[in-house]
Amino acid sequence: MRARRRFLSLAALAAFLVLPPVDAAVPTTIDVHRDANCGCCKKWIAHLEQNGFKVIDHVEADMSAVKQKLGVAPRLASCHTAVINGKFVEGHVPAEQIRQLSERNDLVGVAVPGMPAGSPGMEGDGVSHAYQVIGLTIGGEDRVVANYPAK
Ligand SMILES: [Cu+2]
Repeated sequence: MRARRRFLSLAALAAFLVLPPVDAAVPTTIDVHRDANCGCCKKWIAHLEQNGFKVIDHVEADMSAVKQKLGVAPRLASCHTAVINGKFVEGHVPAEQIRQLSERNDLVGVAVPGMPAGSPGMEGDGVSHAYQVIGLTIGGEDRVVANYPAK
């Protein structure tokens, strides 16, 4: 009897642990690290907020140290570096691929290398270059997760 009761409480605990961790109505929090004078970083933050993210803004003195600490491969580097649920988001990544990152257990982060014109936060002069969103695997390989054509 006692063993059965213990089993039931363990089962209840297990059910609790597999519940979805976030309520859809609660905004997803993302930490953004950037240089003080980065205008396109602020525009990207606005893109995130418009898409329902709660942004915690961190002004950093040494962004290359931040990128190194977070495991951003130098070939993937851009301006700002964000962190969501322990994974990095490097550069002007669209909100859609940030949301999809939670479903990719094979990836440690996503990046839009460089600062392609037309990516979120890099609009403005009417030019849109083609760009890719690259995922970095646990094994250190690049995977294309999205292709945005030139407009
Ligand atoms: Cu930028």
